[in-house]
Amino acid sequence: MLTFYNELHAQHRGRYEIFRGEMVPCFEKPERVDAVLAELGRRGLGKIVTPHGVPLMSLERIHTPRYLHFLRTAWSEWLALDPANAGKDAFPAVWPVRTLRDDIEPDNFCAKLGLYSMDSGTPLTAGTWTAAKTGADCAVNAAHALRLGQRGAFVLSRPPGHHAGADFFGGYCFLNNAALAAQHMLDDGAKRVAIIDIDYHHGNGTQSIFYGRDDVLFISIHADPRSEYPFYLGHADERGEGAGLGYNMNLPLPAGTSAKAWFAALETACIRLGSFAPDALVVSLGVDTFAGDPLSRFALQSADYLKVGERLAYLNLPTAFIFEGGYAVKELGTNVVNVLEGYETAL
Ligand code: SP5
Ligand code: ZN
Repeated sequence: MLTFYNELHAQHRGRYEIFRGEMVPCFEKPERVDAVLAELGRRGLGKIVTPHGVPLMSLERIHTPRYLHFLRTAWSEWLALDPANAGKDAFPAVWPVRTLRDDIEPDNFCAKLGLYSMDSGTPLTAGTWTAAKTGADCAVNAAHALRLGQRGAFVLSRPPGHHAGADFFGGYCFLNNAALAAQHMLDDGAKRVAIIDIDYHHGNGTQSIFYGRDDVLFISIHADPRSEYPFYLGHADERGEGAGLGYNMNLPLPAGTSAKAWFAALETACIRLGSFAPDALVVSLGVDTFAGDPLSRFALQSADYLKVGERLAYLNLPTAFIFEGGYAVKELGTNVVNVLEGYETAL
């Protein structure tokens, strides 16, 4: 397994996030990736490499130019409002919902923050662009490695990506690494690519990016959005639209779901993956399905993650694993590397 490591990930370091009227420490913190890197080293699971920078044009395959421009310039615009902002993270506080217009980009930076975001739980910081861009580099590099014949690749990066849409951030995510990897494989000659998203939260950004397309199958196993973030997408009746009808599959499960029921959903997903017969697979690998996760309410144990990797290996596809969520930092390395080791061992 070749690991593409984002060594600039710690430049994205939120000071706090807003939770029930209070500023609380961020769950999505640099120690998450440090923990996985340390465990990778302990188990010796293959080479760890630094990615080459990719041109912004590669990012424009998924994200809109005006959103990318916003992200690149956001911190300097934030400082331009008030130099004292250097000591504060930027959060949106106003959004163009429903009857409000989102077709005119406002000049006011606070208004732009709302136009390009879906929640106030995602701090934008001084190093956010650098970290997110280097993460996207990792994703595109991993996709390229698969096209060159590598069987498995792992993107070890943060911030995560699956909640980010073509033109918005949210859910701790800024650039959609899984979508970028899938699109790069198609641009590199693949005919069909599948994405399976096993993070606890629905991958709303990835779903919406590919919703009208039949060259990317998106399948997500996640907590029912009626009760869990991202709340407004991820229901079972979302099956794709137009040419994409039948190429989106959501498998929402109630909070409290057991490992047994979770693996039954994985089986359903694998059957559909087999019938799609893709050239490659992208895995949005969140391990916030872990019983000890502080944000989540599923019940997978550390040993279960070996079985996850093993089951995915049986699909017999070149596979790019992209690190998404997972907040139980102490067990994070074990859980993530178990998936990768289960995959490698079963090959
Ligand atoms: C990538 C990813 O996993 N994003 C998840 C975003 C979830 N954002 C909502 C967090 C709500 C915090 N709730 C704290 C509960 C503490 N018991
Ligand atoms: Zn998650």
